[in-house]
Amino acid sequence: MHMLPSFVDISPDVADALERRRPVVALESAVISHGLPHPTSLQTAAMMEAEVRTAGAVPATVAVIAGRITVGAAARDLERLTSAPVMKIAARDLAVACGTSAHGGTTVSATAAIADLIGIPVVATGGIGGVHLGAEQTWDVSADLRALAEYPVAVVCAGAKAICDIGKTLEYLDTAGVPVVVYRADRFPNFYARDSGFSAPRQIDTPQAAAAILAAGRALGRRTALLIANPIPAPEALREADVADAVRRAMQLASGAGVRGGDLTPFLLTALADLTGGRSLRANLALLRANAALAGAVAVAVSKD
Ligand code: PSU
Ligand code: MN
Repeated sequence: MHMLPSFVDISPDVADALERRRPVVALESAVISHGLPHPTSLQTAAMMEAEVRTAGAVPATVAVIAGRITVGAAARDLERLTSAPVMKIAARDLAVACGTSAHGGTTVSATAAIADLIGIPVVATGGIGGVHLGAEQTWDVSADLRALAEYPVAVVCAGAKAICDIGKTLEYLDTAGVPVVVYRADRFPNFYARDSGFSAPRQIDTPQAAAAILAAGRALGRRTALLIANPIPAPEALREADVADAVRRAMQLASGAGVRGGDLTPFLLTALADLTGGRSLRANLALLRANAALAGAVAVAVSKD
């Protein structure tokens, strides 16, 4: 690590782990600031960190606090993300947030940019942003997809968010040259549901396989991410048809309320929780924990490579 900007703060335990080449997992924080109700969001952040530790890796939650990029954010830092004003920070917003001394939770695109900057090989999230349903009208295609084409890190997710068009999202990733694997299943998952209706581009069954793919990609000079889709644990999974129905109704509410752009995801997630009687929220928590655990195992495998 060298020549980091003066406004990047790395916690002592993360800095020590990076120095000693111990496994580290970067955790996004837009899910804390914008994806979950408070204080469930903070409890979930702590649970994800605990899962990473149990797997044998060091968690590094990334956030921007008072204009400083914070890697390994402490609980008191994350608390500042639960009251307004707080930005949802995609990669393009990092400089804006730092230049204006703002607070914010980092999305997958921003978290991957920071992970690549400081040398953390694995990122965990709930779901990546993708090509939104109706993108042919709205052009709403998440900056996460561009970031996956730009930063060579492994990103562990439960698929794309439920409000995405999975077919178009997979086609975008294909065009962008991003390898996509599904962990221990032959179907691409759909966030709350284990099967999106699309087959897995490729199945892997061990964290070591993920580490081997990452290493091979680097040896080949590939500069893209590896997307690892981890289907939600079966006990908490929702049925694909129920998800599709709730998403349709949530999107009607959003268009009725005129919600667009970066505000759309948080609005839809809240509406979905209402429409499913809280089941989507429980599912979200379960998949976040599972993804943190798998990301920890992948980071451990990477560190042994
Ligand atoms: N999935 C969730 N909750 C979230 C997100 C995804 O269930 O909060 C966040 C992630 O941080 C992801 C971001 O990177 O939404 C993508 O937002 P957008 O579609 O606006 O690019
Ligand atoms: Mn968007």
